[in-house]
Amino acid sequence: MAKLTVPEFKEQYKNMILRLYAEDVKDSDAHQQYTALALWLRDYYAPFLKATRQHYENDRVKEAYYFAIEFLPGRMLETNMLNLGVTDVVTTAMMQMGLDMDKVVDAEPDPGLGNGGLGRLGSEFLDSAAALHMPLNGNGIRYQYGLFRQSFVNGYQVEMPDDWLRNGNAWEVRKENRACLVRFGGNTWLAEDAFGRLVPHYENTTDVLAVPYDTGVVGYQNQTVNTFRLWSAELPTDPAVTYTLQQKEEVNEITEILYPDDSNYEGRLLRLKQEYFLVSAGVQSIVRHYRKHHRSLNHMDATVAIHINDTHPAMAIPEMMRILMDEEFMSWDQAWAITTKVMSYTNHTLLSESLETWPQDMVAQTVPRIYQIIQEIDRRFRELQTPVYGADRVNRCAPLGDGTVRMAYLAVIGSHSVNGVAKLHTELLEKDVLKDLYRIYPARFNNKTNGITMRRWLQIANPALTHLLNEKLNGDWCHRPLDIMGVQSFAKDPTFLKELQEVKHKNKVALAKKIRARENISVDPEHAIFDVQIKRLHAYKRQLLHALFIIDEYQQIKAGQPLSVPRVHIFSAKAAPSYYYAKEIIKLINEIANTVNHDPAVGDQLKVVFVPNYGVSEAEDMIPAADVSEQISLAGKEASGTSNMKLMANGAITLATMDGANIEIADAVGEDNIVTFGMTVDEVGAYTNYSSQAIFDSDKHLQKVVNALIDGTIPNITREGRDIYNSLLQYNDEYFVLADYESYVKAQDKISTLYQDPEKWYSMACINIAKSGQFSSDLTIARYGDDIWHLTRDQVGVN
Ligand code: GL2
Repeated sequence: MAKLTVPEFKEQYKNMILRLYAEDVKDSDAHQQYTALALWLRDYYAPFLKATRQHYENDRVKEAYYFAIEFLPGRMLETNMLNLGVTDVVTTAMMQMGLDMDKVVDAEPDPGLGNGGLGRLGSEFLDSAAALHMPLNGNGIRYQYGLFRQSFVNGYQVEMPDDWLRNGNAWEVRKENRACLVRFGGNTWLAEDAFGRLVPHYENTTDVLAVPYDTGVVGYQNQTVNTFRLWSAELPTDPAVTYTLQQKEEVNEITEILYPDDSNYEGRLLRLKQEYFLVSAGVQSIVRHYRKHHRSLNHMDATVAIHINDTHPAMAIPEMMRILMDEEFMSWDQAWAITTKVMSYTNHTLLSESLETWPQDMVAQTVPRIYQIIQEIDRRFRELQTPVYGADRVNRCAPLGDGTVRMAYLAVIGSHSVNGVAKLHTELLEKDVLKDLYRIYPARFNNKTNGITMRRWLQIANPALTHLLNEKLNGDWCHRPLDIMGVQSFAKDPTFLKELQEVKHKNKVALAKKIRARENISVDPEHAIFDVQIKRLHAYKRQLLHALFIIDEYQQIKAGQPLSVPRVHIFSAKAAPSYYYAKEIIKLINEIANTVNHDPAVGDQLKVVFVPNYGVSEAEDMIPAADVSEQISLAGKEASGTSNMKLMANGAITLATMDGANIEIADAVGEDNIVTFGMTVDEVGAYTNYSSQAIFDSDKHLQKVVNALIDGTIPNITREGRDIYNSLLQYNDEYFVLADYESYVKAQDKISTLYQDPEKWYSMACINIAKSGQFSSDLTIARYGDDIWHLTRDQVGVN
């Protein structure tokens, strides 16, 4: 394609504003400017999207479909400009037109389609796959409202609706002509048809129309644009049927909100409906698409792979069976052979409470035909495996048990590949969480350590560091992430280390400015360590450990001993609305912040900032400015973590327990370039008679810190302080916070010592950046493509 020029862009952009709003550019507001630019970009990549699709279809390219209940794409304007190679032209033109590009970027809402690492990983994979010309499509739900918008009132988390679609979504294209019907409830039975075939009959079902909205996933300067499809629930359009308002509401509710509150029956039922809605619409559309080009479905696995990302989409397995048997009239064995070859599954958790189960009666009532098929999967599994492995083992790992449908087991049994997301995680799946199924199907298990996209976390989020890397590296690290390794040769170059320090300083100044403007807190970017913990709030992630340390520092200052290096502790985290304890931790941290930040005896030595409403855009602000990356979960609890990778790529030093991907980060950078502490997973496992009280009783220093929760040192936490105190002592500290406290403090002291030697510190930072290349999601997704889905990576071209 001919290269776009600034005058051409200006002309087209002005026309876009005129067409959309009947206005001149100078009279438009930031939201209009953003929308016009997004639509211009969409027009710009439309030919690539069409060519990519045609290539996949005409050349019978195998495509994979990534099914996930959540995605977290983040804003798309800047990444799409970057990936289309038009950033310079567009920003120059916008400037010449007198527009403020920062405001235009900020006018884009973060899509409310996900909540944490799981969702973000899915989006990074889509981005990376497109960058590698890999035929990977996203399949998810178009939630009208995201999780929630978080703010703080008196230190408490307040949840407001995340109405991210309020002003429409410029990137999506509604495809009503590709809608499908999803059936819920009613009765189902099998009866012979005129050809003597057993076919299901349905009565009194509730039918829901699934309407897809497609968004392009633009590859990095390579003319590949893949499809990210999100489904929205609507009333069917049958003119013969009239629906009541209540029916309409019940249908719309299915895609109204991400993660409905599952602390009550209705909420759980709604989640179950969401899961089936997602898989049924997705699988139906894949089969329909396949059918257009193939006479039979016998070899579907040659061109279709479906990935079950976490257990939520596990009903894709019985749904595929249903379609193959009920609509294509295949035998069970034929259908099962195809289904298991098409399906693969990733597990993302080690927490037993997160291994999804559904009450059998709920599944039987909500999706009766699917339930029948799960029963048959269960029956056949038992019949086949009991003689070999014995009834005990088989009972423990069959899809049905304890009155529930066990989604993880269903996913393993119905897939040809099962992977964990970090080496330790996969090991623990094999040894512990899924050990019975590992025994039966050892060859299915494999590891795929998570990854991150450097395009967003360096090129977009950290232009200063990107510029420095571009200057120093000959290799094209933007295309070949392992080339970042080259920067290691500067680890002892004082001039480079100074430059790196300047980059970090610049980013800290920028963040300090935002914190001042948004939270009204001044922090010192000149001298203080920016110590960052950003992730969902969960007891196992141990934000509490970090909070106790801040109390410790505060007490030290109050006792007249200044900190050796000033600290700014930065948190950002949402707590699930019904997760009471996590919300108490938020309140605690906010009250610590309140106390510390306003105590004149403390001054600039210690500051605490809790940035509200953590999301991708907030992360983009904080990560480039971090000196320290807190990855302090109890060993054996965090499946992988991915903020650890993003922070390391931006030159933060990881303060870590030996958990999840921290272990691989430690291996990569070497023990001199990371600060580790705490019990290993084996030590945690061997700790059979843990008594937090005994630890407390034997450590005066710790007592003073923990007592601050209840003795008024931190005001306004009478209830929360007591509850947290009790969780640590009365309830024996489930996540071993007190057991790891001493070694955490030592590790923090080490951080302070290291930081006082800038050359050493930035040398460590340099090694971390250099070694981050191996955690690129480009490499991870290539492994999925090669080992699990068997995809090609062909070049697509428009001209
Ligand atoms: C998670 C894990 O907790 C996290 O450790 C992992 O990095 C991501 C992606 O694999 O998946 N599982 C999960 O349910 N959420 C995660 O972030 N929300």
